[in-house]
Amino acid sequence: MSQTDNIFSIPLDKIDSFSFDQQVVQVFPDMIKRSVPGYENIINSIAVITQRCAVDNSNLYDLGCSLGAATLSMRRGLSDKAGCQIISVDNSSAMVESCKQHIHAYKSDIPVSVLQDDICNIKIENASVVVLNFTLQFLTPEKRLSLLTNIYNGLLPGGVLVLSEKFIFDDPKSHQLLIDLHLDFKRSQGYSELEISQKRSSLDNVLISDTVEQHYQRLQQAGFQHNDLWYQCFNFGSILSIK
Ligand code: GEK
Repeated sequence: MSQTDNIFSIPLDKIDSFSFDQQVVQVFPDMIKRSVPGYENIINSIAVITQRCAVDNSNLYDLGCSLGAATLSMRRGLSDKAGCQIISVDNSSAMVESCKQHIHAYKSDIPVSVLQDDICNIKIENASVVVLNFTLQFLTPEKRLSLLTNIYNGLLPGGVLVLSEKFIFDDPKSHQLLIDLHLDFKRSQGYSELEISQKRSSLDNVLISDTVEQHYQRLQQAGFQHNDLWYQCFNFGSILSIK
């Protein structure tokens, strides 16, 4: 069972950079659901996207899998496919440990390999669906294009990338309103002003967001010609890119 996220609820003398350690793993399902508006919609829709876009005898990748929520959703979407396997990758050992237990708690004949590695080291091949669900934003910006190029090259024709991210916006008024709406969402989920501000400091320089336009440009540079938002809630959203 996931515990309630109260990591930032007491005043901290020193706020360390956010990291996906054991303390975060223990509260992660609660943390992401209460911090990312639309997270559950996106997870549930990944099954629907998988059902339509996965093909028999292909690989599916969940890059930055955390506890495997998107992996389990992809696996639900594969029920009528044959010969598929899912490769789920995260570089946090605490996440990978917990992810393995979580995935193996559910019965299925579809093989899942959970690997502890940097997603930049993974060879993508014979892929029909690749998911980057709120992970690209944690890579240093210089590494993002080569990862997307690797994904494009490893996708089969017609294969898809689901790229979910926190966005920034060029228009200052829209940007401020969408940020404020996100903060209201966090307040409505029971986070205090102290928790919100300490978490924000901890994510400084760790989570680096782009505009939707910057994502489209980078995806095009990587080779993707068909890129569109299929979901957005405030400053969080998800792009579907088709090879
Ligand atoms: C979900 N997708 O529940 N290589 C591998 N893993 C990485 C790297 C990297 N270079 N950088 C960060 N991570 C999940 C949620 S969380 C998003 C993804 C969030 C991992 C990191 O360890 C963490 O588990 C995940 O990416 C980001 O659908 O917490 O906002």
